Amino acid sequence: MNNIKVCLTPSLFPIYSDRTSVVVVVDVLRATSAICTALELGVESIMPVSTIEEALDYKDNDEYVIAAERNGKIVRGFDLGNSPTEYSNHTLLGKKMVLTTTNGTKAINIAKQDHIVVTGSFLNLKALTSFLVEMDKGIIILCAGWKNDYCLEDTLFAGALTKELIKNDKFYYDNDSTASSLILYHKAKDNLFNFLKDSQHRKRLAHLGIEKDVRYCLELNKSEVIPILIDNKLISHS
Ligand code: 3SL
Repeated sequence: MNNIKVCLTPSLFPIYSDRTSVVVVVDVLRATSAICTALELGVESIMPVSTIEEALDYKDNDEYVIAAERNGKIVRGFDLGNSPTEYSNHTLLGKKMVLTTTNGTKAINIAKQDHIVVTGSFLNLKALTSFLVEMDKGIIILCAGWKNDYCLEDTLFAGALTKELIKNDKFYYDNDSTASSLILYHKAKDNLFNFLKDSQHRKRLAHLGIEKDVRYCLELNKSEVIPILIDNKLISHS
């Protein structure tokens, strides 16, 4: 049987990394929801980079659309930020994207050193579950959090994914971070938006006037896309 381990912040990842598990990187608000949406809209591939400088290297390359977010805002000089609801206002079909975000793309780059990496969000929960059942490997759910700190929304997603996976007898969990994610998700599942009302990141995004994104990112099973990192690029697994 395969163990499901929830790593609650990127700073804890060295304790969880085992070189064999698949890592599901989660940044529900909003990086991994944006990644899922961009691929759903027909983006060919997304290169997740950790710094703005790396992303700017692609600025004058017509093949690429460049997207950058810091502290919830689009970075000046970039085509796009991190808002999944904004992405549908652009023609992204067939484009290659380079993306850097405050936490999500950093978490992907930490995990990729020794692991197969996929990204998860409520938008692709069901499709991701089927993919992971098929993979039949140990799973580390890496919550991107906020600047190495804990985030409630990523933990709720970790609980939701664990709940789906343990319906299958290929999976079990035996650690407290997974157990507590599951307990929290059970408490929150009937109204995720409301449950998050006092959370730091929901407040941060509300402050920026982007609650629309929060509602969108909490929608379940809108997409069949499984973003998987191959050769440093996220593509949609088919
Ligand atoms: O940190 C990230 O990767 C972002 O998703 C944060 S924000 O939602 O754009 O503020």
